[in-house]
Amino acid sequence: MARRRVSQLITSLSSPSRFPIARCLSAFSSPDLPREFTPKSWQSNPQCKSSINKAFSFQQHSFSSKTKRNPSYSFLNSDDISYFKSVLEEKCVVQDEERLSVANTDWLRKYIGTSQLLLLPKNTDEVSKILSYCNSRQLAVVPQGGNTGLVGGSVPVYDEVVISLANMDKIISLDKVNGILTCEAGCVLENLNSFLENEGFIMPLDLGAKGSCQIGGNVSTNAGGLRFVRYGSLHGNVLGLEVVLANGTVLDMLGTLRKDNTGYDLKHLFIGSEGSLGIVTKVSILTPAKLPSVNVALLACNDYLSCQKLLVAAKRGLGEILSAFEFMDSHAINLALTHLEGVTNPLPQSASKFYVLIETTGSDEANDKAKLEAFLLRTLEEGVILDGAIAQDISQASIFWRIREGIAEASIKEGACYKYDLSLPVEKLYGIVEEMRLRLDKMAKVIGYGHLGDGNLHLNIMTPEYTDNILTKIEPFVYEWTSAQRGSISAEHGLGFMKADKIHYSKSSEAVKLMGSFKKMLDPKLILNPYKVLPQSILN
Ligand code: FAD
Ligand code: 2HG
Ligand code: ZN
Repeated sequence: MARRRVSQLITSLSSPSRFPIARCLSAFSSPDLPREFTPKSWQSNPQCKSSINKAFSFQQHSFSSKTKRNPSYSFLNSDDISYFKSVLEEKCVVQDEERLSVANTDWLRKYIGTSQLLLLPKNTDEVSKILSYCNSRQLAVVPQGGNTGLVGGSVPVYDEVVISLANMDKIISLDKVNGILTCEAGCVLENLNSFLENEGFIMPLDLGAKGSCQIGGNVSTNAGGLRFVRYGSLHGNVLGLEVVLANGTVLDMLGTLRKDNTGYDLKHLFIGSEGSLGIVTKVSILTPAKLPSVNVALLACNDYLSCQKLLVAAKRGLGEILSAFEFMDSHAINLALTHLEGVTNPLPQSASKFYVLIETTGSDEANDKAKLEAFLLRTLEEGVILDGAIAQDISQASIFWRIREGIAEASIKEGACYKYDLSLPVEKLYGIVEEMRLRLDKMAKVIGYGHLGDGNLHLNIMTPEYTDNILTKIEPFVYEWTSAQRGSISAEHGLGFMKADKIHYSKSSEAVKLMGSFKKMLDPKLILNPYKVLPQSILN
């Protein structure tokens, strides 16, 4: 994992009596980290199949009962298949059961559709022809990227045609003076980052699903991730988009300018619209320079207040070199250590209640080390942190990151996992985890972790299986609690199918009404990603 180049242990700091942070981590096992699940691997695993069946019965029981198939949509017929075969290469018109089953099932194996057709266009013109036809026939469609979304947005609810961007994965250009990458929407995030690293740049976003998710999916969800604290939102980094509208019109907004105030900046409507307003086919994005000095530290804190103090101190003390500030409670880290292969606790002695992963990235190795050293010493002496470890090389840094990034993967190994992705004022953020633990007591395992630097909590609740009884204990409580703090019920994952009818907890009725008007204007036949993002009631 060359992307996380870590400077060597700061030996001048490592007087163990004064500074127990610098530990020898040589006992760590395999640096060859397993990659996250890809849809292929989880589909072919028989254990996974049985939990798909479990999830499916839950879906039958709960999900479809709250949403009816829109009767205005046509059903697919043989003429439709013939048309698609006349437009696309035959192998890109997929009716094979096994491949359809993958496309119909989401990463959580919780949302499972019944689509009979998967289309894999190779260029914008093919996307345009598909949409123009589907619009004329009122055939509903689901745009699909890497299918790593966590809110049931990337799979059909009923029989919608799946349009996968996987075959549109060309890099178009890299402007090396300005660091602007232009590529097709189906490029996998990790491939883009590897390409850029060779050219001296990096992607401004990074997430645990990087090996599967696509830049078009990232843009359509306005993904946040692990570098947000440093490089900010895709609303700032995306410079241009090409989007195909529901009627097949190709909207060229593929600018590459940093500044452009000519009229409304329409691309922002599509960033984070979860495939409900158009299909993103090309992206141009600002890419920061790859910097040579990267350090990763895992730190232990006694309580949540100390995590907050550490955040304030990191923003001041590390300033411009801070590139990640992630937190996890002991339940979250233990879950990762239990379920992820080849990972052991870097801080086995501390058994603390909270852990924070800090990454710094800068251009001056000596200066950056000195800065981190001073920061860690100070926070240790002040009692803000209790213990910690600095990764001494790339493989140790990868293990620290593996623990943090692997929590999502570990969470689905427990059976059922109810996921909530909340934006909250940092000082209130952990309150919901504690309340939920009290509320559910022995009925569930509750973990809290996330992007503390961005005020983004991931609340995961795990039980052996999905039941209505548990769900009614969690919802609407979690949404009401969040709304009372003026938080957001979707910080970075979107609303998808899961929260389409929950939008009012975070947006005013006037705002939701206006969103409905945009939707009806751009997609009057409502063919794009139905039952997602907005409540059905406002679209009738
Ligand atoms: P998909 O899951 O295929 O689709 C997501 C949504 O976008 C759907 O509504 C779909 O219809 C739409 N869509 C996809 N492609 C297009 C397109 N070209 N045009 C129009 N609409 C499209 N998210 C974060 O924000 N931060 C994280 O740190 C993070 N970590 C994750 C870690 C793991 C292990 C997993 C499994 C997921 C994580 N996610 C995270 C969620 C997910 O990876 C992101 O939402 C990601 O951006 C989805 O990209 P994708 O290509 O997989 O899109
Ligand atoms: C992360 O930050 C992802 O790891 C996934 O956004 C969060 O699974 C989750 O709840
Ligand atoms: Zn996240």
